[in-house]
Amino acid sequence: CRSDDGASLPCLPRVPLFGSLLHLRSSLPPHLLFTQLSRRYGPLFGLYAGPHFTLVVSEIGLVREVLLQRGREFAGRPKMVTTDVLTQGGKDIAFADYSPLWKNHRRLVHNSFTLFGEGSSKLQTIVQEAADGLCEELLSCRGQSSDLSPVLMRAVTNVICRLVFNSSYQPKDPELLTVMDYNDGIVQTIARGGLVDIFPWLRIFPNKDLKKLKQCVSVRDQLLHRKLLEHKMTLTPGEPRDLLDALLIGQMKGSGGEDDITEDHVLMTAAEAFGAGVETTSTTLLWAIAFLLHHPQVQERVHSELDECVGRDRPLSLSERSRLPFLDAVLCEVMRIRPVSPVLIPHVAMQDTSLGGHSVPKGTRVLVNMWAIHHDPKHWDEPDQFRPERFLDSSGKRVTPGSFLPFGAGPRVCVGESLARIELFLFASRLLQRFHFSVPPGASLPDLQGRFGVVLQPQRYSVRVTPRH
Ligand code: HEM
Ligand code: PLO
Repeated sequence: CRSDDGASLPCLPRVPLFGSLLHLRSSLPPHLLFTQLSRRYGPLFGLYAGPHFTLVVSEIGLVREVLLQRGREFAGRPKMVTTDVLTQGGKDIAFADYSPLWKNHRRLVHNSFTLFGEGSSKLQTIVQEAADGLCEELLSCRGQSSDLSPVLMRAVTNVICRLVFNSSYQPKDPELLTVMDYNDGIVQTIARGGLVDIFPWLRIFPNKDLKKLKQCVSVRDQLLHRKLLEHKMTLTPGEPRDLLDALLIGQMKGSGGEDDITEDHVLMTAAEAFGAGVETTSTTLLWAIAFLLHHPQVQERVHSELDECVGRDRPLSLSERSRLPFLDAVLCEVMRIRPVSPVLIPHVAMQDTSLGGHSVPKGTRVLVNMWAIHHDPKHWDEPDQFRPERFLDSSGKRVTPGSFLPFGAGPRVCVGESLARIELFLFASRLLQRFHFSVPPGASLPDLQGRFGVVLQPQRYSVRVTPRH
């Protein structure tokens, strides 16, 4: 391997052109394959994804070094063909490389989120309304079993929609169907370790996935462009109505220099808020329900906690989160055992640096195996077991172990973290106050393996939702 100091860095075998790819052929998804390889090669090993030197990190001390201690040095992102199509060559936050412009952009998005999110009681109302809409829709199913994925998606889409555009969708709104459709197309074709992302020159050959991705992105951009125009026409500079207004105002206030964001950046931010906001939250809620079906005693305990603290009628407010430590612990345990982003987004060393005492050249890609961290038997007792009590101390208070980082950490930490936590808490509490979830008669328990894509999703399953009386 390319380490030149001290003990040499373990590295997968490589051949010209393909690098280590031949050794990475496996039926296992990447997070499981890397976890298996880390048992043989250790917590820090190298490989070549085609020409790209890549480190795989599977130990919490090293992960802290990448994300926190040397966070800035490892805050770059690789250039990939598919994410370039998605983001107009990196005009977003998540897939854009580190630069002064990116820093400005991220700060503006962060501030706008605070304005309309965490800091405002408006968000609470928005989520409560969406959660109530979801409950109404579930009630209308009258105990029939169904796949919750589309209804959950719609509910979380409406939260983002209110936040970003100050509007929302009715169940069969054709525009909503368009959004769900293009989103699905993107999820199926984006950044899935496909070969064009490793060998960019392959894009000159016909590629069905890339074609589909481009089509979906074009539908998305047309739709968002329309929204952007409407907003620009009706904007009052001192009074932002939503995130889009706040971003447009931020853009106009730019210093006129080359580090200012453009209108395209505003568009990409809206697109990303939808993408990230919808996929992650709905997937986490689907995992939560899948685990509750497997562990009816956990569901019972959440029900009793809710009954004792608030009863069944009144919606919860955020300030009551600390009064429901068990529900909070369940949500943490779900994000530990099935992190939606099991290997985060690849990081890149922006300068020559070091990791675990090994020197790391500029341009090295770093994959943080959060799955391995969340399943490390050195830090978690029986890591494959679903046990929310891990997040409670002996007096029942919520605690957060150091090896729990579902949102990452450091300069690239998830910008939506507090929004996501608020949504998860308010949706889960409302759903569990009002409903009991069970396996439909004759159906089997949900498969807990997961399908790896841009997020780790559960296999589709159906569930019976019965109102609690
Ligand atoms: C990045 C997790 C919800 C927006 C990330 C990363 C993770 C993550 C692991 C990558 C960190 C890294 O590469 O080091 C989650 C989880 C969520 C969630 C578990 C919910 C359960 C959201 C929401 C939004 C959002 C609701 C916005 C509406 C973003 C953005 C980034 C990001 C923009 C890129 C940050 C950057 O590269 O600087 N998230 N996320 N996420 N997330 Fe989230
Ligand atoms: C989901 C599909 C959307 O159409 C586009 C999109 C944008 C942002 C991505 C998101 C997708 C998947 C989850 C990602 C998010 C940015 C941060 C988040 C990758 C591709 C996570 C969990 O890291």
